[in-house]
Amino acid sequence: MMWRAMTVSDTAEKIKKMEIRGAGRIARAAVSALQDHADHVHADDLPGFRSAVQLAAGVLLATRPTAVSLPNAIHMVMNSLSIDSGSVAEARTLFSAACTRFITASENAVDRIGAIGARHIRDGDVVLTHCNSETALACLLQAHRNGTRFEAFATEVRPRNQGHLTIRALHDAGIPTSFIVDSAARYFMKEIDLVVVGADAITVNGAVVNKIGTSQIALAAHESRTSVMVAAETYKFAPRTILGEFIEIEEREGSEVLPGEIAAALPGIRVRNPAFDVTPAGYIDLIVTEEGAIPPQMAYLIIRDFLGWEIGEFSGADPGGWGP
Ligand code: RI2
Repeated sequence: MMWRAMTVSDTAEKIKKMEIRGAGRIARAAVSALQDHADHVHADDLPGFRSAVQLAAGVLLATRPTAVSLPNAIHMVMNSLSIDSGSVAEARTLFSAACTRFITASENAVDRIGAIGARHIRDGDVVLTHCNSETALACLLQAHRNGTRFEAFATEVRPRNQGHLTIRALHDAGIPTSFIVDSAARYFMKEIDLVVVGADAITVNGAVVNKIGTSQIALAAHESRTSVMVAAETYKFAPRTILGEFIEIEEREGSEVLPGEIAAALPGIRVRNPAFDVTPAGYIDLIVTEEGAIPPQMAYLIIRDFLGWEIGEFSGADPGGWGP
């Protein structure tokens, strides 16, 4: 079934190249590719089936290192492979059901976050968003559907210009929007009432890993006493950070920042291109999850209650839940 294996590698390639991007979308695309693979892969016995799925999971996990939604999603569905099943057919059914459950829960979570987050946007607010987060956008779009009259600011998001996707969505919804370059965020901050961003990962101490530039925006917001709200599903919280593990920040090709012909003429210049940065909990007012809105200091409770990881109980094995 060579072409099915290509589906996993195609998805992996698209994630690497950011043709599929956004922490939630990456997770759903990976699970969906894995589901398709498991549905069709040939296996004579259960160990063979498990290792075929495991191999495909490894390919997807190796694509981008930062968004914890990817390992959380994959490990959640892989947990169903440890359930005793009598046959390959039964294991396939259980695995497929786990994948469908994840995808549905992930989509529902975005809607729920939109509904909760929208309540924090008031009439007359000016709301700034950075990058293209479906969860952050869900809050703005739901507020607009609720009839709240507010204005939006959207940043460009160099080097990949995800801001273009955001202004398209805001424009199509009919939300009055200003488009600014990333470096204008502090200049405009005095006009902004609320910053709303998504997250790729949230650590146990409530620090938020998100698109490069988020921490500068949060710092400017902090300086001008503008609130910062993060919209993130519970599976973007990073369980392993309770063990002191760091989140790896992806550094992408310099050619995304400086065109090859210019770089070639300047061989002494090294281009650095981190895709994400870390905003400390102190610069964040609220994290909206599908389970409710929490201050960042309560991140541990999400990791414990919704991902199943507890401080003190870790012995080296995956305790289950959604944890990587
Ligand atoms: P949603 C994105 O990463 C952005 O950093 C965005 O804020 C975050 O994922 C969350 O996106 P990238 O894939 O899951 O553009 O809320 O590097 O859509």
